[in-house]
Amino acid sequence: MDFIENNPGGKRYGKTLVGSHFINNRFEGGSTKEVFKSLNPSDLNDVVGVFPVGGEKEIQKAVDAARSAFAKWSQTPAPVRGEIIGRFGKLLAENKQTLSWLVTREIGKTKREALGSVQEAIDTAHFFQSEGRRLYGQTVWSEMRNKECMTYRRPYGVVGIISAGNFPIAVPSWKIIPALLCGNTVVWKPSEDSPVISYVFAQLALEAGLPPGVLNVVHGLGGKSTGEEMIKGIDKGWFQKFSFTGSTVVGKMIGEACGRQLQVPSLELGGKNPLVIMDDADLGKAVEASLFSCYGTGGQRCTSTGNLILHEKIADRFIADFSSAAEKLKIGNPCLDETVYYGALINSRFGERFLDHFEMAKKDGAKLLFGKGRITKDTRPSNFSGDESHGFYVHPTLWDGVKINMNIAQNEVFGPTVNVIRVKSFEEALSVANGTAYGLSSAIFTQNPQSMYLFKNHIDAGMTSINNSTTGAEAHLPFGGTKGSGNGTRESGIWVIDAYTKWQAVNVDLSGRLQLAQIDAETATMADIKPMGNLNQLFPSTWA
Ligand code: UN1
Repeated sequence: MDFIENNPGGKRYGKTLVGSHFINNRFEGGSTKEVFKSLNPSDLNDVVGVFPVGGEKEIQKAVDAARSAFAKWSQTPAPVRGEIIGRFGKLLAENKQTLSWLVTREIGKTKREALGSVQEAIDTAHFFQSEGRRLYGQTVWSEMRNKECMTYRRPYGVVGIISAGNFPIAVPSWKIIPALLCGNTVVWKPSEDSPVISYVFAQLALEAGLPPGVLNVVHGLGGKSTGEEMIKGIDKGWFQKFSFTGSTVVGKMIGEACGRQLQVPSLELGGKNPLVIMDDADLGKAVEASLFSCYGTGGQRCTSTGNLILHEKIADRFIADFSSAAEKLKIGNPCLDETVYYGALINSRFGERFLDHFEMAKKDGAKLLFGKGRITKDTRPSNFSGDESHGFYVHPTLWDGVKINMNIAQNEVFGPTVNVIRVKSFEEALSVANGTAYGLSSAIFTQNPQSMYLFKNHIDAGMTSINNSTTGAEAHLPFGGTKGSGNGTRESGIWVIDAYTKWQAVNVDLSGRLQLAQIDAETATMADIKPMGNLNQLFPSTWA
């Protein structure tokens, strides 16, 4: 790996990686001189890496490599593919500390959360290693004698992947690992916020023994740059399957392009996740969980809580406890202080959107309970850790008086802000919780089993927590949303296998003659006895 000296202000964090694309198991520079920098969001003096901006040429090269690798990889026995995935998981586990450090340094997660997100990738690798020994099809009876029927899962071919920066290793693993295990090959465009982690991911995959062309990584920018070239690749027929985590707007563009190819992409999109707190909830627990749900990761999880739906009987008490806990949260640079609750926003785009939401809320007529926008030297909390001018640090924010039809209650902000919506009953809470265009995750705090039952039955969301945060999906459970949060595909666990394989039905006729389905099928013979007649007349009932 090539490194250069960092900026003077960034030296304390380490050197700057000179990155490159990863095509056909070779790390190589781009076809143009255009580069982009990956900055440490907690301290923008730190250049974590410098990477080439990939374009059509690089993507095409990666697709060609992936297409040629597919022939052999798809025929490699699944248990052998699983073994490589297992070795990859072992390498992730051996390097967990360093990878977690990179997650902290490159996207600003706290140490505790960074370790958790790397663990999610390790769990995924271990889960799919064993799936290589299953990947079950079925044996099915035929209508005819001496004929066997069976089903096989077949890989699609080249899978195009675009992933987001907020979970730079866990979420790509949810896509790449099952896609490869199922026998596909991959062209991955990681987030421009996390190229260094993606680079190291590719290096570890190489060390685990992935053959050339099976995994290819093209770095670059989103928007009108590399991201758009990837999406154009769908219309060029380069991919047989596409997987995306990111905004609903971009998800729809990918969905349309895939639709033109008659493909079903995997789309994991936005959320405005509701968290309901009923009047019978254990308030202490609800406050602690809500804090993490709303402000953990600086609210930059697609599963973060957007709307806090409070039963009016406990609303004031909850808000008082929640506010005083929020006031004590330590914000700061997670590279220098392991105890901060959240760090800087991942990038300035998120920062601008966070600042914009104050205007939106004011127009809506929401009431600001706390939150002062960007942390500056004048508004710096007394327990702030680090230098607030070195990154886009923001105050936790809480709005009251919000109604579900307000813009602020409908739009995802992706920052540490949350809306209080007061309700009078369980029924109203449920209808408010279902009142957005999204349906990713959801949660309720209650001690009443009936409310738990009704909530999980009637909430329209892909994931539901009872007495827990809206965040915190596990690697072996289905992850994904309803409505605007996705197109119904799921990641993780056995469910994701459906996303990366297509079914083939096979029949083998061993009868020695032509037996046509439906036409030559025999029918069961009728019983040769006289029917007893109408059972109701034989045993008339005296019930009313
Ligand atoms: C995301 O933010 O894209 O459930 C995924 C969670 C994490 C995954 C979030 N395990 O919060």
